Amino acid sequence: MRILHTADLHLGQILYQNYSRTDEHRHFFSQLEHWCETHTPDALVVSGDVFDIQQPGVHVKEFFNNFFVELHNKFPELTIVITAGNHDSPSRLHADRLLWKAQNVYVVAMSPPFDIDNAPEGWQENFIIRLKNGYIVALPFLPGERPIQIQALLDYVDSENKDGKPVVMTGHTAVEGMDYTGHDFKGNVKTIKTDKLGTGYDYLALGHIHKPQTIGHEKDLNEEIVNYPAGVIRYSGSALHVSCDERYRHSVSLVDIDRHGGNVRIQQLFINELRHFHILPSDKESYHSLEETIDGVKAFIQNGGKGYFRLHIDYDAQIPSDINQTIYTLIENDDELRYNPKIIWKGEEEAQQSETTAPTFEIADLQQMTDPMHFIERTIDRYPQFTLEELAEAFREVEQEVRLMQEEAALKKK
Ligand SMILES: [Mn+2]
Repeated sequence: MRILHTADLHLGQILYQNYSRTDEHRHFFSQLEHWCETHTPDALVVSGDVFDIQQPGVHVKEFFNNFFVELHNKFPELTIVITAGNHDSPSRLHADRLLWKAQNVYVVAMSPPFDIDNAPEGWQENFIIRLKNGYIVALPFLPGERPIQIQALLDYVDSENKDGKPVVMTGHTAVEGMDYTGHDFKGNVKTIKTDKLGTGYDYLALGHIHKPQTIGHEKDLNEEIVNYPAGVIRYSGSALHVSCDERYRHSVSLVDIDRHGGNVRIQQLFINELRHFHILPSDKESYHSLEETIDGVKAFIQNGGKGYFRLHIDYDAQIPSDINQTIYTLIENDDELRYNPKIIWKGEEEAQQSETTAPTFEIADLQQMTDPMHFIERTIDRYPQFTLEELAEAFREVEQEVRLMQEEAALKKK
């Protein structure tokens, strides 16, 4: 059984409120299509975060539809599996699943039933895709841990799998021991122990973490081809880079499994990125004055610099507050120069740093937080009139209110 494993496409992503990445995605898709042709996988697995936001615009939807329909037309034998990540709207993806099934595309977006003892018979069928030479257990991003449901699915496959065909499972979650370099989690990341993901799969195709990695085999990061005994847990990594902190190559994983419990061969197919991320003047250096900054950016442009760039400037440098406007003026009319206006002030206290880069939250970010206090701590500077205690109290009130609403909605259903 051979699969191509990718994840975290984040179609429709707009960087720095300014820059559409559609041409970068198109460039990625052309490579993906090429690999489908040259490596003839049995299945292409996309492990969640297909879209960047829950309600992508019509052009993004059309781009997604066209690519996968055309891929199916070119490779009608290829099974395509797409699961929902935490950035995706489960119900929106789910709504189109029957249309997609006609294209040999299996879209799995909804969670397994909570109470499997009272679930309709055959509920497992919604999560199991049978290939002629193997099985795929497709799971989307799950709100909370679901060890019983996951093991039930793996057992269901196991009871049927008399010929010892390979078993692949997908998931979209952060597992213990993963390396999240490049993410903005600041340590507040929910992780799940790998034993909560059951036993019985040969390869667990994960999404959510953008760095390609096999859990427990960190040293093999740059190996093009590796072989492991079955039971491998791997993040394919995201399709595109999303920050300058990602100093590693991105790839799609080509996975061959000979038999259930056998050998798993993983080949990294390295992605050629349309645009790169740069730090000016460099990772280790910073600018010391306005003049030096302007000269540095101009030199970058004159030397043919392209792509995304971000500045390192000394915290003590005398920099006017309209610095970003000045930089935007330098690069205007050139869409190949893309500026990240969150300057990294070197030598500044960590606390102040986080204040200047306080992010706006989306549901996807909130789902990553282990504790409501993290949310409050990271947004407190927006509400200077309140104390931490008052904010915490307000948060608890909102939480209580949401719970009541959910209970009411549940009662109405009954
Ligand atoms: Mn995700």
